[in-house]
Amino acid sequence: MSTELILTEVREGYRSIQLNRPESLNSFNRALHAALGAALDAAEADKSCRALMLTGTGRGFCAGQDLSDVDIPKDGHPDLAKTIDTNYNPLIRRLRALPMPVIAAVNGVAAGAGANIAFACDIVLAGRSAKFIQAFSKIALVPDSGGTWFLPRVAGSARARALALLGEAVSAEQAEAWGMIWKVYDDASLMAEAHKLAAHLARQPTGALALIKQALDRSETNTLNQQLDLERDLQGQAGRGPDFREGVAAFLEKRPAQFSGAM
Ligand code: T3D
Repeated sequence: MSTELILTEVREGYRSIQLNRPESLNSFNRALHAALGAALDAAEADKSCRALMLTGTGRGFCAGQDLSDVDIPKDGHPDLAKTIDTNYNPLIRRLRALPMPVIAAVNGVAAGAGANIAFACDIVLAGRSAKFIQAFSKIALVPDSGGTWFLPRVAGSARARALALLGEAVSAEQAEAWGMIWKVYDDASLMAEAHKLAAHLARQPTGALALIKQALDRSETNTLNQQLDLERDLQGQAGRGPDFREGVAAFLEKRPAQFSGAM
């Protein structure tokens, strides 16, 4: 049995957070939700942390809800809405709003909420053996953790419907070909590539990257006019930051920029 439910590795400028319940493919019980929440708190409190990597131990990324940890009351009617409200929705909102880029390094199967947690991350990398499964319909549930929002956007409406209704697995290569994820790597090189990307992002203008995340999220509901206004406001903010001055100076001096990440 694993003892630490989350393994955090602090590297220069970023953290890697690893779900660590390999015996159940890193499915979420209450303790894992609490441990992940604490790991995200620590990452946010660490001002030197400018990127995050989320991955899993063993052969799974995350198999969603631990189906052996569902409260079934005496009347036989569990209140799943409560679990969603308490655990999954805050997690998804948090991942989207984190003021730094979040990479999902999908090392194996990502099923149920596990798949949608990956899609909530900013950049999804996957090992060639990974697969994504909207497993919900197989147990008579509805995709949650943003699944019905992410899927049509990353896969298109026709694929979203089939994937959600059938619960069929999508291979990492298919997910990449469909534009659902950023890149597939051989299993043996996934972690090295994910660390390389996290280290790269940790040296970028973090404040501006946080504004880019905000702009892209808001574009999902904004009209073009609203988005143009938002871009104006965010650009105004970005332009007042020290990293813009540094970026321009570095360009003119033909040297690599040394971004502080401050906004
Ligand atoms: O509160 C609420 O319930 C609402 C929230 C819902 C959010 C959700 O995520 S609902 C969806 C829950 N997830 C699933 O339905 C996926 C269930 N798992 C699977 O379908 C399969 O395990 C996989 C397709 C993911 C992988 O299949 P395979 O053949 O590679 O592995 P396996 O043999 O099925 O699993 C390995 C072990 O992990 C096995 O344990 P054992 O037999 O070796 O002791 C299996 O029971 C365990 N495991 C896998 N997924 C879960 C799990 N244990 C508990 N909960 C799981 N979700």
